[in-house]
Amino acid sequence: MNTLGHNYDNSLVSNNFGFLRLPLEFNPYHADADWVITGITFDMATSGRAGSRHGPAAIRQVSTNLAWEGCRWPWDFDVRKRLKIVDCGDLVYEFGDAQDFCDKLQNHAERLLEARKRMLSFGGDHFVTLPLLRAHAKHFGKMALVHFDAHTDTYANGSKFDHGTMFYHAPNEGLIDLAHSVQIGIRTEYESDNGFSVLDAEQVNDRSVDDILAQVNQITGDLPVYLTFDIDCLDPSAAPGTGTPVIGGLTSDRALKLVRGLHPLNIVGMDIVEVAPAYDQAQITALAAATLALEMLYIQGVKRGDD
Ligand SMILES: [Mn+2]
Repeated sequence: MNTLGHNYDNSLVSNNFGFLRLPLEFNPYHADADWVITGITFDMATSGRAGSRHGPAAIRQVSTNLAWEGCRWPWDFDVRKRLKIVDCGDLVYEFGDAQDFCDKLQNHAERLLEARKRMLSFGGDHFVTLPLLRAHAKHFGKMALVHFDAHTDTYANGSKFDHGTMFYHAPNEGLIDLAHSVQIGIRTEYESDNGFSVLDAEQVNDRSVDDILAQVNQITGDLPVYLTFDIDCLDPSAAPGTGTPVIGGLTSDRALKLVRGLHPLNIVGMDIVEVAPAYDQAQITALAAATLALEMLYIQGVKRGDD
């Protein structure tokens, strides 16, 4: 089978149809597309339970449940009529070679961005966001990060490839502007001087959605925004299928409303990561991720005006 960037695909985890039953398009760089979906089957940087390499396939599989609705509720348009969305399948890289993975992902992202496409990526573990940020910062300059997660991932003590350290490295590399970046749903230990505005899970669950959104808007300002969503931001009751679940998280309702309310921001790149289907129950984690991903596309589509 032909795949993204390779003549022959020996991957054991790739899927044969795209998100929302879209056909797979293995030459996305020249495709007529506004947004390109890439599956990133990398979980070598996981500290706990591995398995998020199977996330993209699970998200695509369960997204068939979302494909039948013309206008996704409660929107009044069909996002597929406003945006040209292409799913280019899964990134191919040398198994076991984290550096090769980083290089291939960054190169893929840079090629897409140079071709004026924008990216929605499915992890993989959260480390995948770092090469994506490098490519996006090269193109857009320093960005604001809007980061949904149970963990800040700002730890300084990990290896070069560690899914808990990306947001320690990203500001140090000049990829994101901490003064305009926000972490939402945090409920594990972190250094309070990590530089981010942290909206912990307790306040995100207790305050009104509108109140939180107003603050996120104010923090990000006018900068281009990269949106990254670790599915473990959700409570394990809504998303058990992930490597490092933490109780006390967001409901799927609250997460959807928060993502939906981000539509005024200038979001230039988006990902959803850490879905690990082996720990899932009845596909609920994959369904949550697929639905949040679709919502991310709707908040881009709503900017395009009428059909
Ligand atoms: Mn996390």
